[in-house]
Amino acid sequence: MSNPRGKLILIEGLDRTGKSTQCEILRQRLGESTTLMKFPDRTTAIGQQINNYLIDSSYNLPDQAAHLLFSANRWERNDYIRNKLLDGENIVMDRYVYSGVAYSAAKEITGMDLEWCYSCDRGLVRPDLTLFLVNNESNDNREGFGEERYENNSFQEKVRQQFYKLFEKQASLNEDNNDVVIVNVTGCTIEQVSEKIWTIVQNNKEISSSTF
Ligand code: 2DT
Ligand code: MG
Repeated sequence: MSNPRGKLILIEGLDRTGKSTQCEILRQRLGESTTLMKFPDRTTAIGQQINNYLIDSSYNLPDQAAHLLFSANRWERNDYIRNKLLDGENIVMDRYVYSGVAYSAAKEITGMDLEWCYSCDRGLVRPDLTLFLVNNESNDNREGFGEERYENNSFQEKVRQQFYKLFEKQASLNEDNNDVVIVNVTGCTIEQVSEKIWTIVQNNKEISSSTF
């Protein structure tokens, strides 16, 4: 008998919301047959170009081209993701299509609207559950913040607005129901956030019907 399909659980949010920490905690909680992935995946050739773009503000690339690189970075990992899930492995993912659309659309470039930004990601494996972490307190004193492209408060605010627009539009962009759960992490400790996330994961119908 083949394994039941694994689950793809996505954690999204602005910078500095604790996504990476929570992804790692969730991976551990879900147990051995769970893989952690993050986008951008800077380990591939395309990912290295993305890395250069992010760390070097003088690296000039048309915004459309940068957007397509982020999307291509997901496409080059799509078969890997699908095969893992088909093998019964779970995947916890740190950023994915929502970040791709929200960060690009936040640039407010004519023609690069939400629809345009989403179109090249259409057809990628869809998450079974998306958790969107929201921290309403600014903690931009976090070490290293401001070193990469996009890491400034005014741009983050624009990205935040695009995330919400995208969630509102989701019904028309997505052909099936792929619920986004907003998780308010303001003032919470790492443990409190991980408990909130664990409760949501366990209560999710789609996911709790599987093996964990
Ligand atoms: P990290 O700080 O998480 O490494 O992200 N981004 C991310 C995009 O602009 N488009 C995308 O498709 C993705 C996945 C978010 C680095 C920055 O890259 C942005 C922050
Ligand atoms: Mg970052």
